[in-house]
Amino acid sequence: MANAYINLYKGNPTAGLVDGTLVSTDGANTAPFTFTIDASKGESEVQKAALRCEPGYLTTGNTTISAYDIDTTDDSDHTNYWGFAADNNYADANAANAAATFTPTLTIEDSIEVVNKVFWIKASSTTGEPPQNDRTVGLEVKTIVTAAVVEENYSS
Ligand SMILES: [Ca+2]
Repeated sequence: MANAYINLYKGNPTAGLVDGTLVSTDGANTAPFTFTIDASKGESEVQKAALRCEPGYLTTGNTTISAYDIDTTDDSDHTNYWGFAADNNYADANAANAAATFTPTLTIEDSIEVVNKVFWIKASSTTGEPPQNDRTVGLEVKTIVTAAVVEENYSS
């Protein structure tokens, strides 16, 4: 289910276009990001993601992206396995993995409009971690969305 104002996309979205697969925002995880990594090798994986606003909206001010612990009542918190990086026209995930700086919180200062604003997500594992289907971490996007001002010119 789409958010009314701004949405997150996966599936190799293209900067400046409106492609990609909508990541569910309804909490039902119908189309979440999926990273498959081998913890016994301490692997990590990078995927391309994008944010874009619905037609008629844009962000004003900073947008921050970070991981959050879905269940704070248990003992585990795997948010430190996640990192985010700004795009620099990286050719692919390998290039982003090699060159980008991944941080726990990414701040995008540019206004996000109705086309894809690309960023990169990195999931890591630690060696010795048991095999598991880890669904304990969610993505949090904080921003302010406003209605785009439509300028109408009337000529007589
Ligand atoms: Ca937890």
